[in-house]
Amino acid sequence: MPTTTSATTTTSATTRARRYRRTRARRGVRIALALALVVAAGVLTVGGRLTKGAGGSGDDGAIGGGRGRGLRIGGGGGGDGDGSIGPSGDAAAAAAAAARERVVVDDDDDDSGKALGRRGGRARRRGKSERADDNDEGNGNGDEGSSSTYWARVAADPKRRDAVRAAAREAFGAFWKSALGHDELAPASGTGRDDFGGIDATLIDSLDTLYVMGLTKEFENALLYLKKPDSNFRRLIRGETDKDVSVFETNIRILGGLLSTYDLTGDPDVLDLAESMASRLSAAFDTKSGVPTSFVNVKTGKAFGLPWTNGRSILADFGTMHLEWATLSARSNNPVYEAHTNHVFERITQSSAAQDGLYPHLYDQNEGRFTGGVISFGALGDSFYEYLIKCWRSLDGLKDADAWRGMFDKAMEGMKKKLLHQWKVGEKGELYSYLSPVGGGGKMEHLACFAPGMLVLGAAEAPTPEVSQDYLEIAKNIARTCVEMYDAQPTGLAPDHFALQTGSEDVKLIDKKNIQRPETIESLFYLFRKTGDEQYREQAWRIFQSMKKAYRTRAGGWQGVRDVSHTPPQGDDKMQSFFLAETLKYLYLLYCDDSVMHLDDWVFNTEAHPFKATTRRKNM
Ligand code: DMJ
Repeated sequence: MPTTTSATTTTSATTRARRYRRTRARRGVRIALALALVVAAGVLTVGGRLTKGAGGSGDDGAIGGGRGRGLRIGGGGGGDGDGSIGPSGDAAAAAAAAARERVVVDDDDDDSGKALGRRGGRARRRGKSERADDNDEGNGNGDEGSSSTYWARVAADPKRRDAVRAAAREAFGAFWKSALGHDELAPASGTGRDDFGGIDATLIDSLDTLYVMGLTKEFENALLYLKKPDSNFRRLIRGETDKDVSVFETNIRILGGLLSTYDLTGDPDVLDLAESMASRLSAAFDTKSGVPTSFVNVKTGKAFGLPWTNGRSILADFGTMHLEWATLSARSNNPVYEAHTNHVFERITQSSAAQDGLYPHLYDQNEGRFTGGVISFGALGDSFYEYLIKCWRSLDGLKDADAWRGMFDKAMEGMKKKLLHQWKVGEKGELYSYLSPVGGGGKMEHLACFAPGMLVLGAAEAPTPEVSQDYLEIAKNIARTCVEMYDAQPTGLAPDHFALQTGSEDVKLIDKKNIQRPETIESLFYLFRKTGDEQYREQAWRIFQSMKKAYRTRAGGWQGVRDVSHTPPQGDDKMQSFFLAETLKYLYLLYCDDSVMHLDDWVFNTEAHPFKATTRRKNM
């Protein structure tokens, strides 16, 4: 049951600010030393500053490059920034501001779970709203009179939290040792793989996880590596690498990872890297409709779609960008980014293709219309719906805000009508539901297990208390099925794709692999933060134990499995970058107290990268 917040939360603001300043100062010294070594190696040039390269030389202009000057494809341009890494000048001001209102980070190795506690407990008080911003769950804190937010108050479970943290340290350590410079670790082979085109995917995807977990040394080393002029990523944003990249994956993992790292640290260099990345991706929007293609060449700017879609764009790709691009505009004071994605939203709202608020997967970006495809909450559709509610909840000044919320609620109605099915009734009368595409014959992808988390977010400030209640109920019923998919297998791991039938206990395995996906854990995280019900922590813990048993390799890397119905399972020799970005992060946060990345203050992008909510609504 929920209890009160831990001592961490009650640490005084002054103590935390002081500790933060001390930490920043110590880190500054360490980073300066590290920089001196790099400079000595001849990588950098003038006085410890990262130079922008000779004017017009085609350098990315990223580090220290002035922000707010528009898109910079291939463009160095003049530089006025202080390119130094570490808290000096503007960076120090940003760090101080961050200390005032954002985060606390400690060096100490034993500070797990203390890293990001909210200062001063709950800052916001729930105000009166015409909308239903709560339901009979209350806040789960047994203190309804003074309860202040939609979320429960929960205490940490330090033992489990630290076990997850140890797993992350081990997994990242294995990546660092054997796959640095590659996108992902191949844990069994002890090498790296580059399935994203060689963009330092795991490194960037892991940054905020390391930070949030207080794995400070790993975080600092990773950031230092990323900033090296010869890192894959730096070469890529300078346009030196002739690579085709997925706009969606690069957006959610790389741009998302950089933005959250900026929000956590206030490091302006990281914001510059994010802008340079967005600039490279922006060529994808250069279509007749302004709806981006799914792929872009980061050197030439050539934009194109996948052959199997006949080059058409995909709903979950172009519909999962606004959170990142609007956040980037807000941080950089450059409206260009969100102008792109606002336009995409307008194109979607102008379309008459929606069926009960649900959209088909494929869009012809030249003709400017949806052209068919499946309707589902699985692959190709999923995160479009997730971003309707996340953008509405957390973007200050969101253009057409009511339309975003309205589309979300309409889509949920459509979901109930067309996608949601009852599977079975449990021993205690509890309902198990599942989501299948229109015409999907009872098939459900693990990917669709993100939906309970989305519904928990949607239940806050829903149009009426009944709708709110309904969303929460459906969330619990779907999550029950998702967890059962794990429990039903001898490995304790869910298959990637399965089929269910109303009234039958049978689970048909369509795709037997398990690739470390986060969605079920993610939903358990939201359900736990909402209800404070310990059953969600227990379920997640069971899953984590199964993961540990099946995924962990002797060398410390964690890999997915090829067949969940077979023990001992055969590994797939791949540690997904989202394993560290999402799966382990949500697991860790499940065992932290609610002040750590409090959901009033932070919004997670679809790759679990936390952005500081700009809180259009103050009383979420
Ligand atoms: C992640 O990259 C993101 O969660 C995305 O939205 C969907 N797929 C993977 C994880 O399964």
